[in-house]
Amino acid sequence: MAESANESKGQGRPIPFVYIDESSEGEKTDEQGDGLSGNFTVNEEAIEALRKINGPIAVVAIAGLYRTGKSYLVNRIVGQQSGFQVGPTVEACTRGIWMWSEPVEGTTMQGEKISVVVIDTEGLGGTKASDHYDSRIFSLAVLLCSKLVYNSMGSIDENAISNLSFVANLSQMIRVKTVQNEGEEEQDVEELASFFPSFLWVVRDFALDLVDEDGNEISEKDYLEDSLEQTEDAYDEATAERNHVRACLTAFFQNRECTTLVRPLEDETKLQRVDCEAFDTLRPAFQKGMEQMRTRLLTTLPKKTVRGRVLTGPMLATLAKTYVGAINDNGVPTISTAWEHMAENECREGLAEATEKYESGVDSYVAKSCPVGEAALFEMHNSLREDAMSMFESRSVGDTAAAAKETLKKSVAEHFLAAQKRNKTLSTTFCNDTLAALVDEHCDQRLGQGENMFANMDEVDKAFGTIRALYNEAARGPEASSVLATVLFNQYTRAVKFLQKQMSEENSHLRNEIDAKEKERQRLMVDLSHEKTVHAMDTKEASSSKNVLTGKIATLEQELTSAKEKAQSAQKTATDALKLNEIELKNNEAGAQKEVQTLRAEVKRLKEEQNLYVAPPASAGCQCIVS
Ligand SMILES: Nc1nc2c(ncn2[C@@H]2O[C@H](COP(=O)(O)OP(=O)(O)OP(=O)(O)O)[C@@H](O)[C@H]2O)c(=O)[nH]1
Ligand SMILES: [Mg+2]
Repeated sequence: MAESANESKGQGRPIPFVYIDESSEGEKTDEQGDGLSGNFTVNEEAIEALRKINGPIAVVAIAGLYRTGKSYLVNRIVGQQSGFQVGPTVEACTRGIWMWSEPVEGTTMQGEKISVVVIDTEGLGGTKASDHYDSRIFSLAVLLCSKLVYNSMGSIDENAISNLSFVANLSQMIRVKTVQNEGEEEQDVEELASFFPSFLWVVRDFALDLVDEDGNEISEKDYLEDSLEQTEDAYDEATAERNHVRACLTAFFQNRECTTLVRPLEDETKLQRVDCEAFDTLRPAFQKGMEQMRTRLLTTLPKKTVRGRVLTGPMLATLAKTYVGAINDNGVPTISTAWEHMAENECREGLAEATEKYESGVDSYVAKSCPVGEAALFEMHNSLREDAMSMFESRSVGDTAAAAKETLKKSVAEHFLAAQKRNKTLSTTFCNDTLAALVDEHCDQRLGQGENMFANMDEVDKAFGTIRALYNEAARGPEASSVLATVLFNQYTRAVKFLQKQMSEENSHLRNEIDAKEKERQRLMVDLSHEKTVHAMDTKEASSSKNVLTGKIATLEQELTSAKEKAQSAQKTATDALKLNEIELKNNEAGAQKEVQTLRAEVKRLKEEQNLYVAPPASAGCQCIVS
């Protein structure tokens, strides 16, 4: 088939739906007398196209005798000048069943938007095909569609009714249930009819006046109904057969309509390639009739349902495969079996699809957003779970639905557990890294280093307060608190121990200083004693020595005060730092204070001595000089 103009416009194209695969393995012989060998095959491309239609569908199929302008009509229905191949010769053109690759937009009788799958079928009575083959194509069209457009030429006359003789065999070609026991072959026609599509008979090249016997105008519907009335004088076999066809038609297709269309062109030559003639150059009555027919068809669509359940594209694909499988097994397509098969398939695929949807949603959320708090994770889980459940419910059908739903719930719960675990791991890593960076910046870099070094516990506490505040802002995920509790405590203890060590080093340095002062004091004592002896005779000199000594003692007192302060400060810091070294620090303090007291006593004593050197009042004379 030449590439259609529509293909490049992206508005769809005709694709094979069901075809005879003459090269198929285990090649089917012509046992059925089809005149054709090979298996019916559902084309994968059509399956793919149907899988994309997830909403409710209506299916319009066209059937009828070959070379009656069906494909041209279907092209007009899908809104194309050309598309499905229209053949100019007597040779049958369309083979098997074709479909338009894109759904057409339509509405139901209630005005609800619906995706319409449009199907073209091989003409009945084609030269190579047998009646049996025709019946199979026709039954497949009946089984797959919700609106059957039956196309014929001229008028609904006795001949047209005869051409529908295979309709009488439909109850042998399609079964509602499998036959379990002998004697169950008879089918309930009403039940069978409930699965049949609504029926639109399109009469092409219609050139008659729509009037009754009395010349009163009648509607197209009346015309159809009149034509389907039983002929009373059914004496001969052919008439009886046609009456049977009429009875079957009215019994199976209970919702019936009719449309007549005039011949599109007068010119016989152009008529052969009507698809090559611009639509607006065709006879106005044909244009009008075609447009009216199309509008009516696409705005009063019945949804495709089986057992009250509206089908979606994927469901139709599975049904088609099941029916075709039954035909290939030389069996009769059974609606209930196909339904069960489709239901199981839908549940299985719905389960896989919903599980995939949930899991990929969770995985991509974890990769993109985790670590997050438990509440956010739950929110994500609930929303994805809801989506997955409604996705599953939109597909699930039949007896296996409940079990499949339980499986879905279980796998969703398991995957969520794994996601929670992963979130915790990510949270631990993230929080550890965050805290390590903060401890490094605000603590480690100050431990024993330069001016920034911690001087006391208050500074350590302040730094860890900053770390805690910054961490609380930055930490993510459920492990934030536990990481803070464990890691921060360890780091804090480490810092305190470091400070304690630093303080005890300072303490020992202080002790050395006090020792040095003591030595100096002792040296001064010796000097003082010496001075006392030397200056006992000379008051003036004694007075001068006293001054020197007073100065030195003052300096010594200052130094001792400072040493005492340092000792006190060291003792306080070390006490704050850690209770562990409390005893040691207390010892230090006691030692230092004892020394200070000793020094103080010494200073006091020195002061008293010094007072001895103070020049006595004039009346006292030299008596006071002697100690
Ligand atoms: N007289 C007449 N001819 C038509 C009409 N529509 C199409 N044709 C012509 O009928 C011939 C067959 O048209 P198709 O659309 O291929 O018919 P078909 O029923 O799909 O044929 P098969 O696929 O072989 O069954 C072509 O030559 C068309 O030009 C019509 O309304 N009236
Ligand atoms: Mg055709």
